[in-house]
Amino acid sequence: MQSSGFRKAALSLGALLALSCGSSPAAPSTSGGNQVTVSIVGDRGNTSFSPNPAVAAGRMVVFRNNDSVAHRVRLNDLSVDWGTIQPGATSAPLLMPSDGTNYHCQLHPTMIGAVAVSDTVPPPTCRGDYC
Ligand SMILES: [Cu+2]
Repeated sequence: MQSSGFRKAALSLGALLALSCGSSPAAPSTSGGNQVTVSIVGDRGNTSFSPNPAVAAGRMVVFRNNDSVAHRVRLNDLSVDWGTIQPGATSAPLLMPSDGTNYHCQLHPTMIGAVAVSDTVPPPTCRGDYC
């Protein structure tokens, strides 16, 4: 005599495709008040950036490359490097020092810019190789 075998009924949970795709990037793009966009307009010395100086101390700054060649913006003290910004691209946002700062283009060292505290408080005095 043989006992009938068990028949395991497997639950097929076929529709458990947990596709966790497409979480949007969490860019701190609090548009409007706090973020300042500086346009890169070309290799033109201290008119390479617009506005320059930007009134942006203590605020977020992004660089938008409106030129036809790549640029690479760095703070003059080399503490921050935005990396290469291709034509038409916008850099990551970065919080500027509350007392202002000076920056330049790594690829075109004559391109210089500054961040002022306010309309009436100018940027810190530029010192070093990129002034
Ligand atoms: Cu450049």
